[in-house]
This record gives sequence, C-alpha cells and structure tokens, in this order.
Amino acid sequence: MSEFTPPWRLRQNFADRLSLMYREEVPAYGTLVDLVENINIADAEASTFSGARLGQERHGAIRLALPEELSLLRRALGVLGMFPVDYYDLAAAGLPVHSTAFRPINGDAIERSPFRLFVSLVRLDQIASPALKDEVERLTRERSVMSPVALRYIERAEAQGGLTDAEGEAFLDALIETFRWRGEALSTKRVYDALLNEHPLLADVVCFPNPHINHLTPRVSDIDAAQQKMIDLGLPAKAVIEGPPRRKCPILLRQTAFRALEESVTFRNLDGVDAAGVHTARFGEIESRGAALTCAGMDLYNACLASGDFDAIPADWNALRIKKLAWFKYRAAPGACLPAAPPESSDALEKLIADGSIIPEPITYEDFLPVSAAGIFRSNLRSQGSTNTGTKGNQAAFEEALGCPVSQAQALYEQESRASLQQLFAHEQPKELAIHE
Ligand code: OOG
Ligand code: NI
Repeated sequence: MSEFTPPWRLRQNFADRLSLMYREEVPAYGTLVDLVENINIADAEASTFSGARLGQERHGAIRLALPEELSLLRRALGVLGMFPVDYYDLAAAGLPVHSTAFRPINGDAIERSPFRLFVSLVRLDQIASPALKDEVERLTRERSVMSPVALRYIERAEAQGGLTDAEGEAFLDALIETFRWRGEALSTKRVYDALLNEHPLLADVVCFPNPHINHLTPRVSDIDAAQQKMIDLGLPAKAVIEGPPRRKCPILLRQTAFRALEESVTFRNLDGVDAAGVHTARFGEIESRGAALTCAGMDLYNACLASGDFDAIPADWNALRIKKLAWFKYRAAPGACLPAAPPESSDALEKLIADGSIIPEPITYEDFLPVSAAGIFRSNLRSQGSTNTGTKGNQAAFEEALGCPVSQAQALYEQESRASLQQLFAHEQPKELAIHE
C-alpha cells in the first residue's frame, strides 16, 4: 500500500472543509444544503443516478486575475486529483471571462468523490481605459492567491508523487485560505466603483486579494421541488431553471440559484473617501444532473435550446442509446453467462442487451453548460458593465496560462463507455465494437 493519502480522500476532505467554511460565511447556503438533503433522502429510491453520491456532491466556483494564478491553481488541484476538462468561452455570452472545470476524470475517482471547481480567468485585455488598465496592473501585483506554505506542499507532492496523511492535512489547512472571504479590498472605493462600471466581474476579482469561493452547489434529485421550496422559504431564487426542461429521462444539467448577497467590505482609504462599503458576488446554487450526451446529442440539445422545443430529444433511454444521442456504460446482469470474447458487431451486442444479459446505464453528465453558466453569471451581476464584448474566445491563450491543454469531456465519456464494455468480457480486447464514435 502507498504511504500517500489517495487524492480522492484529499479531495473529499477539501470539499467538506469548503462546505463548512461556506456555511459560516453564507448562512443561506446552510439552509439550501438542509433543504436539498431533505429532498434527496425522500427521493433516494426513485433516482436513476447513483444515489450514494448525491449527499457528498458539490461544485464550487472561483474567478482568477492572472495567468500565473491559473497555473498555480492547476497544480494545487492536481494534488487533489482534479484536472481541467473543456474550455468554456463566455465571451460568446458577452462576459469578459473564459473558464474550465477541474474535476476527477475517471469513473472510479468520480464515484469516490465527485467534487468539481468551475474556474474562470477574467480577460484583462478587455479593459478599454488605459488609466484603469494601469490601476489593474498595480492591484493584481498585490494579489497572492497561494500561501508560501501551500506552495511548499504542492512542490513536495509533485516531487514525491503524493502527500502523507499529516502533510495532506497541513496542505488543506493552507489551501483553504486561498478561498476564504476576507472582507477587505485591495483597492479604494473609487477604483472599485470605476471597475464595477467597466464590468462587475472585473471588480469582483481585481479589487480583492484572493479568489473567494463565490458559490458552492449541492446536487439535488428533484430541482423543481427544490426551486419551489426556495421560494417558499423566501430565498431570492432565480425566476427560471437553467438547462433542459424537466424530463422523464433527465439529461445534462439543470441549475437554479439565489441572487448574490450584500457583504460588507473595508476598502483602502488612500484618498479620503469613506472606506466602508458593500460587495455582492456570493450566491447560492443547486443543480440536478442527468445523462451525458454525445456530440450528436449536444448538437440536438443546442438546436432545441434555440427553438425552445425539446420534444425532438427522445424521452426514452433505449431510444437515446440506439440513436447514439447519450452515453451509456454497461454491466453484466447477475448470473448472466457472457461469451468469453466481446461481440463482433453492434447487432450481437444489441442481442445481449435485448435478452437482458447486459444492462446499459446512462453515464452522468459531469460537466457544465456554457449558456447556463452565462445565465448564472448574469443573474448575479447588478449591472452589465461596459467592457468590449465583441471578442471571441481564446482557448490557446487560456491553455498557455493553465500550463497544459484541457481534456475533452467527450473523449472521457467515450472512454468510460468503452472501458465498461471491455470489462465484461474475459481479458480480450474488443476488435471493432460499433458503439458511439
Ligand atoms: C461561475 C458560474 C458558472 C455554473 O454552475 O454553471 C457555474 C461563476 O459565477 O464564477 O458555476
Ligand atoms: Ni455553479
């Protein structure tokens, strides 16, 4: 056995600590977690998707200012077994950020601890005013997102190939500070207001010393019930749930949020202006997850999103599978007698499925949706700002900042589907299995 703590355990400890910290910082989050827990317990039997996971299921989000911050964060999250998956271009939605989602990338690791973090880098190149650009440059130099202690443990983990239990604990103690809300701005109120006017996302990032966690999202089995409960409890819920409508066979991701809270901030008092103020950035969100769609399924989903009519997507698991619209994994039925070699054709495989020897199960969508993410961002901004929004995404620049390419979610789902089939048959590799491309 390895002397090192497995990354999934570090990841789960980290997610638990973050959740406790956020409960203290944003009491309404605690209300949301309790509400979700009650719904999940009541629904535990009914869900198609892994019930064991629901209770510990979370995602969080942060926003960063500089390329160096992004690569440091990638290294820190690597120690927790979280890797960047997909590039999200939010410029297409008029927001001056681009993003990725850090998450475990194999089924087993996800099952053990599914924690994810949506990480955005603000696009400082979008600031129009030269004077403001100078201010931003000065402020970002004062930011320090990772403490020297955290950095030391990252380096140690990279050199040794892991951390012992004691080192892991010390690392998480240091790392959690990166995400804490400190209530103190790096900037004066004047600069904050100027940046707010340029774009509120810029102010949220650049005026503060560290990337405060801006929301933490539990997964709920019935998001419609949770949305109604939020309204009943008087939480300022978003009017609509993002993502696909309620369906018999849930797909992708549905999300709703309550609006950002006002928090008091002490600004720097360099210019005689009152230093007391408020900032709104942190909010509550809940989500429910369904099946991952293939590229063809995503194209169909996007077409439905544009038309507002979702009936073109089959409401039947078998149809979703046969039409190669959703990803599936496969397991052997208890007592099933499978051939020693994998079936040579998709017809042969279908036969084994039809006679009940092999059971297909939808693979859960583990990623995010750019249109929904833009909706979540926007519902929590007081104003839309005036930054230049005509620009395009720049994945190459993002990956250069990150220090590596992002993984492709589609490739990960395909791999999981294929591997689950291969495992069913003794040792031999399947030759040409006609599953999803
Ligand atoms: C991230 C918004 C995106 C989601 O769930 O789609 C997101 C942010 O507000 O920083 O978390
Ligand atoms: Ni979110």
